[in-house]
Amino acid sequence: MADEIFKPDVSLSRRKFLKGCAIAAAALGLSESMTAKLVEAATSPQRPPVIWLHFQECTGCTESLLRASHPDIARLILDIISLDYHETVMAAAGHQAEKSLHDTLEKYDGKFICVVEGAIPTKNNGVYCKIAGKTAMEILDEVGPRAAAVIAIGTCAAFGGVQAAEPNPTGAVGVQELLKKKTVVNVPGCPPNPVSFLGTVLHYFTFNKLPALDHLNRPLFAYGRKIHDQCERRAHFDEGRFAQQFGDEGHLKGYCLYKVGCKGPGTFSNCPAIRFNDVGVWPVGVGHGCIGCTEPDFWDNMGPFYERLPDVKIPGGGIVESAGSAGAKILGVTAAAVGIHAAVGIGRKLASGSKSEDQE
Ligand code: FSX
Ligand code: SF4
Ligand code: F3S
Repeated sequence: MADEIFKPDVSLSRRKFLKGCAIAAAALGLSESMTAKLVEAATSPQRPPVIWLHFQECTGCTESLLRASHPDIARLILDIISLDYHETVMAAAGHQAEKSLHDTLEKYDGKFICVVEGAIPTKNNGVYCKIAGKTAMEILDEVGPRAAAVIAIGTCAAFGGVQAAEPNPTGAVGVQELLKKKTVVNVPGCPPNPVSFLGTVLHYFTFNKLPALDHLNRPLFAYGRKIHDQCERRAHFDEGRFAQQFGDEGHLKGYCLYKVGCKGPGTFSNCPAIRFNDVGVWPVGVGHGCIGCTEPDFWDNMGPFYERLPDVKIPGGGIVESAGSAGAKILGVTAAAVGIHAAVGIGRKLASGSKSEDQE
């Protein structure tokens, strides 16, 4: 594409390209036989133009995408799409950059994908984020309605993120709040997993439609299951074996991190299955609780990050946990479910006569 502003300097080997498509197919929950269909869409000479807007954020979403290295997910994405406007990686600056944006808008009106990274401040007419003399609100209003599809990448763009945390001084909101007439696909995470973004894009190109979404407009293939239900420490949870504090014996043995604040029971994401980077790590896997970064308002609702879910009453009376503390606003239903499971684990321990690691 003539005005494309960023191209990977080294193209992917065929083997890596196929492997990337296979990873995306697996993430999408498609059978192996569908990989060929993804490859066909991904190798189409008509690479869809993308306008990537940056507003209030830390650029971690772009950073994690470009740093994705196994198997060159970033290059795969950049091979599939034509990144016509992206402030972080484009060589153009100033008027030249603005021209690139407007040329793409005119040339591909109604046909480009709009990716938004970052929240949009709305207070005082949005003066808190301005690019080329325009507010983020104005830019989104100009670009969003003309896009074929809009993807909000990261929790900031999806739900406001850290900018929208109390007291939200700039009145920051997510994209959907402002683009009410369009379906905005939310790919949250702070930052999100590049594979979830790749899967969303490939699904759109392959099947010519957006993937199925949950009630928060997150693709179900990536956000359809709770962290807690896929976690490798789950057996410890069920049996009542917990780390009581970081660095203790339970922590060193890889026990469940619920008591040191893990919010996996209230968080929907594929992190345990997809993992991050070429070494295949994820927060809980390396000994830190999930902080719920794919959920709306997690900065306010999932805190304190190092305290357990609140005391929970279970059916039949009694309280599961004795230490009063916690991330008080997490969903009651989730908390109740956690209580029940924890109770089962603790109960088993006591019935077997052994001293539970849960006992304090
Ligand atoms: Fe937000 Fe993206 Fe958190 Fe940062 O840019 S989702 S602050 S890690 O990365 O927008
Ligand atoms: Fe895993 Fe956290 Fe659930 Fe424990 S509470 S099983 S560490 S997700
Ligand atoms: Fe975020 Fe929890 Fe995954 S903190 S990266 S949703 S494990």
